[in-house]
Amino acid sequence: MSSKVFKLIDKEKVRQVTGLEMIPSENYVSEDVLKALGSILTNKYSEGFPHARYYGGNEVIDEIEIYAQDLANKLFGTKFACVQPYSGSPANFAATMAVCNPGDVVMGLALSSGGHLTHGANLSFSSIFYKAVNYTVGKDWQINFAELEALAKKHKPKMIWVGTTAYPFKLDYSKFRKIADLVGAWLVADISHISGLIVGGVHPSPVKYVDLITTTTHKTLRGPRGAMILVTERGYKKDPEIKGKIEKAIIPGLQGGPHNHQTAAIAVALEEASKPVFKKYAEQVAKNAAVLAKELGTVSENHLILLSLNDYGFGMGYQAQAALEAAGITVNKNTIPGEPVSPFYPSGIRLGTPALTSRGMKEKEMIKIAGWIKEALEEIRGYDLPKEQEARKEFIKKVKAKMKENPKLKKIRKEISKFASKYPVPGIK
Ligand code: DSN
Repeated sequence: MSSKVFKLIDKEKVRQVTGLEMIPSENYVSEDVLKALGSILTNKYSEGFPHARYYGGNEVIDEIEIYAQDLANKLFGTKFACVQPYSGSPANFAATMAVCNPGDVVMGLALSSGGHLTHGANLSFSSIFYKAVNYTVGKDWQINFAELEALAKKHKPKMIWVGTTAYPFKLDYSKFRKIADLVGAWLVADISHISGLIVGGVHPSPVKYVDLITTTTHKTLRGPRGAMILVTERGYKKDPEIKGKIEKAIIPGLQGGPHNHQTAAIAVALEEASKPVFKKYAEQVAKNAAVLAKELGTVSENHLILLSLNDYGFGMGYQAQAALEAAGITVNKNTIPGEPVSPFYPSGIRLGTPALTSRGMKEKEMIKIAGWIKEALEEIRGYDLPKEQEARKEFIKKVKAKMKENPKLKKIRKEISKFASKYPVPGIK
């Protein structure tokens, strides 16, 4: 192994082993998932779908793809699974293309309320090619169903997304269904963040209530980067041609040859998620998040915590991310509902427990980690974001340098390295 890349991979390994990965959309895959992902299946072109390919030599690839589809349907209780989307955003684009024409109205939770770019955010395909209408959360940070219903009646969407990326509560799919039925909309659940919690039985499944489901495979589901589009019995009843429409949206609509190594790795992850031990994992993810949230003075009903930093000062998200990174804790700066500053210089952070739980950490460890987080956050006091926009870039550069040199954070970094190294990272020897 002579490539410089392997040295860099080793460097990244050290970061993953000695740090605490708390970005809630990240996780560690198993050694078997890594093996499938790094396999010779990457060598093959297979445009098309099982038994209907544009290239020869796909007998084995067909078997792998059908196996992955069957596992997905069994695990989620769906009727059809397309396992080819390269990742979550293309899956959402393809799902939208399958049920909408350009210019149709699509509704989704606003990005600033914890939604996703592809659910109708500015500059995303979802608002460039479709008429996007966003619903939001209320003062309690929970979905405002009165607003959602009023917007649906007014704009008559063709499709309504129910899915979140920075929302710490459980979702009641029946409420979305009622509203979708009022206007005859497709109801599509994007369960990317919580698919592992759903198959683990910790969160309710949307299958009974929605027509389609999209999910990435690399978050709580603990698979490789990738995604799936699933069709429920309802979806088939709504449009018996939906399978073909989804496939057409994938290719020739959006993608080329499927990433067969990724499909195989998804199948391995789905096998793993079917085992009883995965249920225990999912339960622990949620228990850990609830404890961590409580320690940090907030609540979580899933795997993530959205923390407002307004008590620390003005626009403190970036500074908090920098301080925690210096201490060995990786989180991401995030907008909070009603964000007073901006998405790039937001007022909160988002953190979660899927990756730490994959290392075997439990409630006791969460209490310890919450202590470090609170200690590290004390170090950002006094570093309020400048009100003048032009001054912000330079200010953040200085803050990052200050945090790297901060003796308190250096001390925590050492403690965390020692602590984290005791918990094995799956896939890293
Ligand atoms: N980037 C993902 C997340 O972190 O939630 C969403 O696409």
